[in-house]
Amino acid sequence: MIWDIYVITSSGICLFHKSYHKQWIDESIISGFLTAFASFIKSFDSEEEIESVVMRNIKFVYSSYDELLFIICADKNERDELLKKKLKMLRDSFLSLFSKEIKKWDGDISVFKRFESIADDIMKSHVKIALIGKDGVGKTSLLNLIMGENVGGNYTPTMLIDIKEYEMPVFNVKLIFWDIGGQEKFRPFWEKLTKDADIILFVCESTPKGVYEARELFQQISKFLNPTKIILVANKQDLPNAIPPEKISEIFGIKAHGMVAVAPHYRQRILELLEDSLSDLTSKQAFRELQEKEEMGASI
Ligand SMILES: Nc1nc2c(ncn2[C@@H]2O[C@H](COP(=O)(O)OP(=O)(O)OP(=O)(O)O)[C@@H](O)[C@H]2O)c(=O)[nH]1
Ligand SMILES: [Mg+2]
Repeated sequence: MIWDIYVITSSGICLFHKSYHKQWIDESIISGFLTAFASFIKSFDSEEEIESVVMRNIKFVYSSYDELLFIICADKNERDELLKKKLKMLRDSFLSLFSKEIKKWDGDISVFKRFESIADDIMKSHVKIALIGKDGVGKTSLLNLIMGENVGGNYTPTMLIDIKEYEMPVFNVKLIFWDIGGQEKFRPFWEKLTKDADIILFVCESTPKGVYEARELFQQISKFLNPTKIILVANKQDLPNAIPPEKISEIFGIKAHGMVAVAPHYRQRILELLEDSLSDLTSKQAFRELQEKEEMGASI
């Protein structure tokens, strides 16, 4: 997660700062780092390299250019590669927008305020979430519930795919939902459509028939889907013969989350589930990086 971004001059003036965190983070580490760096960059001219350093739980990714220092402060588990890409975009767009202003700058920092919306767009992460499962199980209804749109009503089958975006401000992340049609004729496309998804919402109906059909389908898709990405949603818990989520978990061998996609008060539950998966995603990424480093170390 990205917490802060800064653009400061070599004399230590902060031209632009935007904070994306809600929780407390150690401001003393950040200001110590900035002060040390502002004096350090006086000694170099145009250095385009992008570096990163971790201090306690904060990762600093930085680059200096033309007496300016660009910094991203993020969770230490955030991927270096991603942060460096974002810093490059941030730096290049700032320089192309303000190169003239900086040369004749009169000390008024409000001129940099218009950078805010550009910075927000650059800092935003994208997470692809695919919804799959048999036709009529409630995938589109679940997506409508997430979006806060009208739920319930007639069944209109999804024709191959529908894509919707949802902003999660606390995580500064844009969720891109791929609502995939469940009818048999669309299933040959599932593998391709779910390929680079970060999270898969596998939706099933909670009736005995629905659960056993879904388990069969689940076994088929497990051949091409990474099981750690899958969240099992046991929908239609309101039906009289619905099997409780605990029992469905046993049948599938993974945790099932009970849901009623047509009941607005379930919205909070699905949003919390998504938040948990997003936090999980960050720690999984960190774990993967650690593993990759260890493997590299072992092969040297
Ligand atoms: N009782 C009940 N009905 C639901 C629930 N969720 C969805 N439905 C109904 O089930 C029907 C099918 O829902 P959709 O969300 O369109 O199903 P889908 O999975 O998107 O179907 P495809 O697009 O064909 O793959 C609709 O009539 C919904 O109103 C639920 O939790 N309980
Ligand atoms: Mg649908």
